[in-house]
Amino acid sequence: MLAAFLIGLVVVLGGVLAAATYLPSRSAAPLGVIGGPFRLEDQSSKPVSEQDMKGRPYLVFFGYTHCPDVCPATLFEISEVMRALGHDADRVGALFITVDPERDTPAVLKDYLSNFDPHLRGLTGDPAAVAAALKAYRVYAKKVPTEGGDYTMDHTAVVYLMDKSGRFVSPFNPKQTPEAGAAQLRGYL
Ligand SMILES: [Cu+2]
Repeated sequence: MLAAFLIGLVVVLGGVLAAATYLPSRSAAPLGVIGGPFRLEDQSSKPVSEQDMKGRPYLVFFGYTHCPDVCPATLFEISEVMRALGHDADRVGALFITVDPERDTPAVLKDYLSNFDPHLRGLTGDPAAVAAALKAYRVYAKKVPTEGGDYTMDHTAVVYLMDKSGRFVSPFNPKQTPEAGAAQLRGYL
């Protein structure tokens, strides 16, 4: 899991550096390296695309409901940030996109997310749609078989901060205090 996180971080930072080197100035076209179109559905089976997120800054985190450690911890941290935002939580977004669409149906996501802040939206879709979202965010995810025919998922555990135009800003540190995280998100309202 740590390896997946580090790989993800290297990919993210590498992408940012590549874009920064390539773009002539900060005022030029938005960073196109992370994020992009996706067509998924939320835990209420409502269609969600990147267009629906326009107008609000949002966090994107990829994971899966059977995750033993990193995902629940991160979703808890994101929930704390949402709580610290108070009423402003209605003006930002937080997406939890599954890397395990085989098991994470909308109903499973709905049940799982009832443990966390209600602003969190869990997204899933058919495997091709999820694969496209993973690709757009440069997320690594791989099935790892366990004894007894079960499996876990190795996956990138970066939280992405997107601005209200849907442009990638930077990785978001879920380990900062909820107040600091809330202040950072408020900066993009
Ligand atoms: Cu996980």
